[in-house]
Amino acid sequence: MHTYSPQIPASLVTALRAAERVAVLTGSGISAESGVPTFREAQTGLWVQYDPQQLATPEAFKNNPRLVWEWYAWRRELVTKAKPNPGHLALVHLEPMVPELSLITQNIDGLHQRAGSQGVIELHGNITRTRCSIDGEPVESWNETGEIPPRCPRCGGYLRPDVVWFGEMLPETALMTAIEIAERCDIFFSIGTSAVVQPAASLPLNAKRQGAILVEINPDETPLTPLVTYSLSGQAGDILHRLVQIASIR
Ligand code: BV8
Repeated sequence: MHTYSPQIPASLVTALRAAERVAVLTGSGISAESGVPTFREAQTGLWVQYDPQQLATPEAFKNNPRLVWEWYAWRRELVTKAKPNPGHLALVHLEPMVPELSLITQNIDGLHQRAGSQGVIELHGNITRTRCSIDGEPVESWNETGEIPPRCPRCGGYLRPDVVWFGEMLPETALMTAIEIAERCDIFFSIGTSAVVQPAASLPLNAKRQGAILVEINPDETPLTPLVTYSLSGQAGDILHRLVQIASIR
């Protein structure tokens, strides 16, 4: 494992240019430069007293649906105001440069899609989508009666954000596709994630096990750092932008 900061290793550029299948897994760190607090620091103001890991659970929603709905409404507001940053845009520019780019995200902010990335695999859902907490079906619109959470127009059950909470299963197709990508890729980037939440955190290990080059981009060390081929220590927006720029010059 080599740690580079801030230059981009020539051997990594060569490997990226030669790669047939490039896999990318992102976490909230890639959206930090868009002003969206990372998952662990998602608490400011009113929310500072709550632990995100406790709030992002079915139990919290059952015990206090109003609190959980309002937490997501606050985060949705932040996300709606946020703009994609150079890190998101670098991944859009990388797409046509390689034969196959697969983008898997743990993020629920939809910023990769707003940046222009195609075929984004959302492992943990999307905060801008809402579903019925009873039948799980999406709900596009509902009567604003002032009740919080609002109720499903079909069955009257509470509405909830279309995200995956702790203790909930990930969307099966998204997870199966992500595992397949990790098993087949030549190079796997883990960007802006603390690499602890399962099953997403196992994807880079699956890739390494089948011989992929493993690259981590993060200003901080994570449990993955000792296992990677390249550890690029710094901000995703800066590093990704420079990596893609250098790799694009033939
Ligand atoms: C499941 C959506 C089967 C919601 C999220 C023990 C007990 C109970 C459960 C478990 C257990 N052990 C394992 C589990 C399973 C559990 C889990 O993994 N727990 C962990 C904590 C051990 N996982 C689950 O429950 C999953 N479901 O396994 O189902 C099952 C069923 C029943 C019982 C057991 C198992 C569901 C997990 C999905 C949860 N939902 N998000 C919401 O957002 O509100 S997870 C959420 O946290 C994020 O989506 C993300 O995936 C995760 C971690 O966040 P990160 O994105 O990594 O953000 P974080 O803040 O942690 O780190 C940011 C990083 O960016 C930092 O490293 C920072 O240095 C870096 N950074 C900062 N700035 C920048 C930067 N990097 C680059 N550039 C920058 N500028």
